[in-house]
Amino acid sequence: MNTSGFTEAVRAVGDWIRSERREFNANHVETKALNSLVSYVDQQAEQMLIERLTSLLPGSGVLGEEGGESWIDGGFNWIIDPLDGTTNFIHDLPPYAVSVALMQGRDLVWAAVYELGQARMFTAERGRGAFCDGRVLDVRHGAPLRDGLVATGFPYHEFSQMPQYLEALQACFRGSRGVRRFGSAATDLAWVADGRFQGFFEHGLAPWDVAAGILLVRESGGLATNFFGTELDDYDLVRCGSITAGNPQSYRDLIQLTSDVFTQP
Ligand code: 2AM
Ligand code: CA
Repeated sequence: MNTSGFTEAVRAVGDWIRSERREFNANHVETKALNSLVSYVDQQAEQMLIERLTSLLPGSGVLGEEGGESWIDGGFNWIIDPLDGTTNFIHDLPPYAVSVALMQGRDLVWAAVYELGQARMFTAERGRGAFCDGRVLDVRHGAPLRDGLVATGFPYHEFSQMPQYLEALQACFRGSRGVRRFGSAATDLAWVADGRFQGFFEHGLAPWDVAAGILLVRESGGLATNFFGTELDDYDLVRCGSITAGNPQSYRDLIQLTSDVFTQP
């Protein structure tokens, strides 16, 4: 598969988002649900991605955060978050990212996370590795959790697992070098693949927040599963809502924690 056109489509839309940021102000913001914000930038970026990506791969379907849905069972489908980290974007704080994954049948086969604060393009192709602007990502010998940083997201709209979440957080305070909460799950996962973070866990995520990041982590030599390490195919994994990820060593440390603390749905 020639994927360079896919990467260039993501780059073009990301660069458009960066240029819109210069003119952006609070009047452009709408509220979708509790603490869930959106703007014309998210909506137009999704339209641009759908047009470009489906024309590069005719017959492909789409699942997009801003409502694009035309899923083709058993076919090729794009899972699109045109702007992951909208709250950061609105407040003019990095990171925020374009996140795009391609699924073939029930398998993730290609992914891009274009982080716009530092303008870094992360890509991965199933069985062919993960890259950041052409540099190979390899976390197979990454540090254990106690010598690393953990990324997470704080609950912001769904508070049912708050005690468990706080317990997991306390264990990370004690069992790692520190915890970071940056507000873009796609970027958190890309940064696990890049070895900047050793671990990541978050509850209550949508497919478009995690699909691209999961393939990036896996292709860099790391692992990404639900909180319990259950064997799920990619179709079910991106829909399960909770993700634990890390390099092989830190994943082992973190999955022990999340599977112990959280309760199976
Ligand atoms: P979004 O910006 O694409 O909606 C995990 O924290 C994910 O939750 C983020 O990647 C973000 O994706 C989404 N999210 C939506 N609203 C949020 C908020 N108020 N605070 C943090 N994350 C939010
Ligand atoms: Ca979004």
